[in-house]
Amino acid sequence: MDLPLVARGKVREIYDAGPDRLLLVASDRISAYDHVLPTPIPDKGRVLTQLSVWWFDQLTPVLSSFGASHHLISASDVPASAAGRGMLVRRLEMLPVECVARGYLSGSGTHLYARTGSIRDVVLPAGLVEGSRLPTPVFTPSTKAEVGEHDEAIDFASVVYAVGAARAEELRDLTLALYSRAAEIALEAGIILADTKFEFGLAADGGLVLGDEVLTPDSSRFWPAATWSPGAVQPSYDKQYVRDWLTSTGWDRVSPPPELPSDVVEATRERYVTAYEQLTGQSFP
Ligand code: Q0T
Repeated sequence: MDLPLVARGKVREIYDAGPDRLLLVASDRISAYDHVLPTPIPDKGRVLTQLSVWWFDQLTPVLSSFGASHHLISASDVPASAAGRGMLVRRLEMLPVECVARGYLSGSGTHLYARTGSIRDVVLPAGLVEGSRLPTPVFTPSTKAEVGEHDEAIDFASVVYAVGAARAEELRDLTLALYSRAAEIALEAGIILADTKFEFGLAADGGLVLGDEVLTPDSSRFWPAATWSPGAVQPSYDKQYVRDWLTSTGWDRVSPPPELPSDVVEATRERYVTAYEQLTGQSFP
């Protein structure tokens, strides 16, 4: 890529594409147990980008109903080296809050609930277990962690402190509306959207804009609806082969992770492509 690098994440890069534009590029790198693995998954970057593009289109009516928009300008007019993996987006002033919606209890949500019966200030009913459906979806914001740390759940008052009361309420209401619509679309395709994380920014005119990548397996938990069974960790749609294989090797989760064998790479690639095809109803290009 000839453009200047703005930021590099574990699995993607952001480039300067002009004063008011950025190019987001998803790589084929995969992370597991907080490590980036040395073996890429072919097509993962293209699947995640095309899934995100598809979701931006699906969610446009919800965004419009809030007077908001998304940041995507084009996924086709990108440099050749980013073909299929790149999104040209509007440069925004990002809001310093990760907007998480959960319809099911999982992961860090389960851990907080098990300790306190709540996720920060969101009180949940007794008797829930890992994988339980929540009575109603909840907004459980977090802050972007320092490098190497996990995101930290914050209460609603902290969102108000960060962005003001009116904006905080707007973020909460829009996050829940986007989650609910996305979960409905996913369920029609036989997939449970357990939770997801959105990032928003402000356009030059002050308008609220949905940014980042949206509703990909890297920002969301997708579970096959057919095998959903609360009480245990649900198999991850995308990374289960990778996690199971890493565990089977006896890897200590601290040392540099091993190279993946080709059958695990191929099965994982297949999972990403199948997720795309099942959700969108389109064959993966
Ligand atoms: C951003 C301005 O993805 C991130 O970092 C990983 C390398 C987070 N991030 C997003 C931005 C965006 C977006 N998306 C935007 N439209 N405008 N900044 C910066 N970092």
